[in-house]
Amino acid sequence: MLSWPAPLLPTLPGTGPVLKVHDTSRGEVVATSPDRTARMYVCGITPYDATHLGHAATYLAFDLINRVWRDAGHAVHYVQNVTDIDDPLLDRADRDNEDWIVLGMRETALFREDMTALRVLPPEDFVGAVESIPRIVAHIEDLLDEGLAYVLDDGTGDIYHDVAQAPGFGGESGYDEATMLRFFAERGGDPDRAGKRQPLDPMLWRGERPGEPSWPGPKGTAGRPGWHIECATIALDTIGMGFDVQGGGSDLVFPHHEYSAVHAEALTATATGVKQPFARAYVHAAMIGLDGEKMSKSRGNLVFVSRLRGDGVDPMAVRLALLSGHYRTDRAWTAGLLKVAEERLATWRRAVALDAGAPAAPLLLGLRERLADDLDSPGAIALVDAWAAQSLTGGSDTEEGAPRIVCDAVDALLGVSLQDC
Ligand code: 5CA
Ligand code: ZN
Repeated sequence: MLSWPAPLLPTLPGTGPVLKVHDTSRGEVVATSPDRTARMYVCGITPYDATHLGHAATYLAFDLINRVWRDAGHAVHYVQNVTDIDDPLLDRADRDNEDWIVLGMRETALFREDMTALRVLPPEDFVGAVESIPRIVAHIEDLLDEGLAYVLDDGTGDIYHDVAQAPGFGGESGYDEATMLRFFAERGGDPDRAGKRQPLDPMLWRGERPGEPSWPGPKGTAGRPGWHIECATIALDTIGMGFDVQGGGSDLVFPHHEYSAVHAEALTATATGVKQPFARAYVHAAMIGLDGEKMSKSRGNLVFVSRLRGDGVDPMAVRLALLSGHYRTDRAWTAGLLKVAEERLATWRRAVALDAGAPAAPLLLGLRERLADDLDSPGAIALVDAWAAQSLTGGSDTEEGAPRIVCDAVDALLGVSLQDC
C-alpha cells in the first residue's frame, strides 16, 4: 500500500559509527553488521483506532535506528506491515456498525499523517495483510506439504503450525514453557483448544466463519490468515531471511516475534535445506503507559498523536518528549513531559538561530556516539541542551556557522526539525 512522504534528511560532515542495539534473543547489546543496504522489519499497526503515543514511541525508536544506519553510510531497506484484517478490526467495526475495510483505511490514513508530522522516515515497503493473502496461502501450503502444519479435525478448517517440529522454537524470546503459556493465553493464543497437537501451536489460518470476511485459502479452502504468518510472509517477500533488525514493542516478544521467526525459519529450511535465523537481532521498545497502566487500545487509556496535533501541539515537541526517555525503559506519558519538551524546543530554536555558537564538531561526535550506543536519546538530548546553554551564554569560544551544523545534526540524527536555521 501507499507509504508516506519522506522528510528531508540533511547530509552531515563525516560518517557515524557502527550501531549497537539490544538483541532480545541474545539478551545483550550487540553490534549490528549490515551490508551496504541494512534491512529492517518493524511490526506495524492494527488500524482499528488512531495512533497513540505508545505506537509513536515505538516507531520513533526504529526511526533512530534508520537514521543512525544512514549516517553510518548505509542505505536502509525498511519494511512495515499493516494488520488490516484481524479480530480487533472486525470487533470494532461491528461495535460501531461500520465497514471494517473503511475503518482500516481511515485509521491507516491517519497513521500516515501522524508519522509524517513526527518526521518518521517512511518504509520503502508498507504492506497490508490483505494484499499479502495469496503469498501467505502459498506459504501455508508449503508447510502442510512438508507435514509441518495440520488442519484441525473439528470441521472449522483452522490450520496450525506443529511447533514440536520447529527446532528453533523459544530462541527469540528465551522464555521457558510456563512463561510462554502465560503470554500465549494473555495475548490472543488458544493453549486450551481441543485437538491441537501441542498447547503452544499457533494458528496459521482461520477457516471461514459465518459473517466474517474470507478469502480463498490453502488447498481450496476459505478463511483468513493468522497474525504471525502475516509478518513472516511480508518480511520474506521483501527483505528475505537473515535481515538485520526485527522490531516492535516489547508486547510482541512472545508470542508474535517468536512465531514469525519459527514460521519463516521452517519455510526457508523446507525450501532450501538450510537452517537460517529469521533476523540477526530482535529489538524491542518498552511500553509507554498512562496513569500506571500500559497505554493500549483495549484499556482505552489513550493519548492520540492526532489529538495533540489537533490541539495545536508542535509534533516536534511530541517527538522530543518521547525521545527524552530511553527506548528500553517503560515510562509514563505526562503533561509535564510535554511541557519540558516544549521549553527545550524553544531553547534549541533560539540557539540555532544565532550566527555563532559553541563548536559544532564535538557535539556532532557526541550525538553520534550516544545514539550508536543502543540509541541513548536522553544522553544525546543532554548534549544538545549543554550546547544550547553554552551558545546562548556566548563567550569567547564561539564558532561562526556552528548553529547551522547543529541544526542539521539535530534534524538528521534525532529527527527534530528546528526550522528556519
Ligand atoms: N499489528 C500488530 C503488529 S504486526 C500490532 O501489534 N499492532 S498494534 O497497533 O497493536 O501496535 C503497533 C506497534 O506499537 C507494535 O509494535 C506494538 O508493539 C507497539 N505498541 C503498542 N502499544 C504500545 C505501548 N503502550 N507502548 C509502546 N509501544 C506500543
Ligand atoms: Zn508483526
